[in-house]
Amino acid sequence: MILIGERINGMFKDIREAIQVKNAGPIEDWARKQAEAGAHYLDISTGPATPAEEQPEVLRWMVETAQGAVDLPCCLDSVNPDAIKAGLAAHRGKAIINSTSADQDRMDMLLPLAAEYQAAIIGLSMNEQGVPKDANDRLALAMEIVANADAHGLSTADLYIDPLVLPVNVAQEDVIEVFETLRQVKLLASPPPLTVVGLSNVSQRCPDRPLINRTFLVMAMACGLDAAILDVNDEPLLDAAATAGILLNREVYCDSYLKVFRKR
Ligand code: THG
Repeated sequence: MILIGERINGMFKDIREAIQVKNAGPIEDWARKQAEAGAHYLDISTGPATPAEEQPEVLRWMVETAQGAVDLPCCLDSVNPDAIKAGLAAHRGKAIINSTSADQDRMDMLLPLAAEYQAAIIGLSMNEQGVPKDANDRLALAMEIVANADAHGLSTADLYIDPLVLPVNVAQEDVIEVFETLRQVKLLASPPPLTVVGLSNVSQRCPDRPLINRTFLVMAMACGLDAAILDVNDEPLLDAAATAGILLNREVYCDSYLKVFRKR
């Protein structure tokens, strides 16, 4: 399971405030804290509060700050493609671009950037019309992204499809459609695209968030989920991921598998 730490995101108040006054402290602290917990990537997002024209400079600074504290690759999130480019230019190692939709304009801007910087890229199952409800419609958009990525010379091994998880309290019927999309995405190409979700979306504004998050994660893993943007500091969540990896025979069983998973 590829673990992408969600915490360096302007959606969180401490990060939003750090961006406003260019205070490196909270970004460095969360980079270290997530690296220690076992993150493989750090999601780095300016968040919606940063004006689009400031995002290139802010994302560049966030990437340099995080990678100044820890030696981890990043998953770069901004609505502004110029910000993605600035982040990629400052980034060390193989980045993930988060994200393109199936909009032709977005794909035409972001897929060449992925090729130029040899980055992986997340493709969202949505377009100008929003997020479709059915698995079949989500898969049709995923297929458009697969075809466009191929046309730009990207390997499907560097393409993550995100079926888009919505909060269960407002879109309860969507959850099984997400699971079905995860299963069928693997049939779209060879090698199959990878799959990723933004896990915490599922429990937004719900009580018992950690329980909902870890139950969803285990079910999604059984549908073939490869990666998640999640709270890597939620220990029961990582223990559930480790145990699901054992039960799905994706990891070798040993009596101390929880300890082994945490150390990696
Ligand atoms: N897909 C992709 N990228 C994504 C998402 C996705 N990036 C953003 C998001 N979704 C995943 N990351 C988060 C991070 C935080 C929360 C949810 C998803 C979250 N935040 C608290 C809230 O909104 O209640 C903030 C609480 C606080 O301020 O402390 O839940 O789906 N590709």
